[in-house]
This record gives sequence, C-alpha cells and structure tokens, in this order.
Amino acid sequence: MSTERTFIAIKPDGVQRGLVSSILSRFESRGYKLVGIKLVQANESLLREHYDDLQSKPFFPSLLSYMLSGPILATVWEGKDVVKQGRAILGATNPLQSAPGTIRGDFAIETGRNVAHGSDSVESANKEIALWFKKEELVEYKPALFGWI
Ligand code: RTP
Repeated sequence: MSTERTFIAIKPDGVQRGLVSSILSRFESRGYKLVGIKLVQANESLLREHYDDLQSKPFFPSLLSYMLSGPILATVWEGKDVVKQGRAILGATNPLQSAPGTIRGDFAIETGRNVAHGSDSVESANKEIALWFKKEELVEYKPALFGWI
C-alpha cells in the first residue's frame, strides 16, 4: 500500500436517516478514493474491539446499543492525509462544537447520535480496517482520470 487509508463508518442513525449518499459524496468530492464499502449489522464483540479504549466510560452501554440499533455502512478511503482530513470532514465529536460545513456540523445535534465515525490516527485506521474488512474486500485500482490522488 503506497498511500494512507482511513476507516469511515456511517453509523446507524446516518444510514436510517438516508444520509449515506450525502456523506459519501463529501469524501468523493474532496478527491479521496473509495477502496472498500459494505453494509454491516455489527455484533457486540466487534464493537467492543472497535471501541476497546472506551469500555470503561459511563456512556459505553448507550454507545453499544446505539451502534447495534441498525446497519452501519463501513468504508475505507485512500489518499493524501486522509486520516486527518477525514476527521476534519467529519467535524468535532460533539455537534455543539462541529463547524457548519462539516458532516456533524451539518447533520447532527447530539454526541450520542453523531452520524459517522472516522479513525483518529494512522495506527487506529490500520487496526480498524483490519477489524472491519477482510483483505480481499479491499480493492486496489488506479482511477483512470485521477492518477495523481
Ligand atoms: P468516533 O470514534 O465515533 O469517530 O468518535 P470520536 O473519536 O470523535 O470520539 P470518541 O471519544 O472516540 O467517542 C466515540 C463515540 O462515542 C460516543 N460518545 N458519547 N455521551 C457521551 O458523552 C459520548 N462521548 C462519546 C459518540 O458517538 C462518539 O462518536
């Protein structure tokens, strides 16, 4: 793999509110390349592993039931600085602090229903991609028109 990758998930509220295409288009139009995508009904063990560092937090049980409440759209994006830029495109975790123009700043009003997730470092991205995707579910390709990405 020559360029950086990140894991972006559209959470159950994002899927159920019909925000999938609006959220994906922000990454596409920024210039990032989609290399993996699938709809997943997560189970508790997957989510406990994904949110391993949050298991002792008081909000963890409600986070778990939120993330189990419906399918999640799991995606992997590739491109320059995509981990940091992905977080910027998402906006702050708490929608009160997310700037308008970001995904959370435009679509969310509660931390506990903040429509999407993005990896917070290259290390977490690699861990999360390996957790949510099998190697063969990620597609290597060179976009015909945008070889510069
Ligand atoms: P995410 O993993 O979803 O991208 O969020 P994040 O890194 O911006 O924030 P993190 O602190 O890792 O929290 C993960 C998710 O847990 C829920 N949360 N609820 N009620 C609360 O105080 C609270 N704090 C966090 C949010 O859904 C948050 O995105």
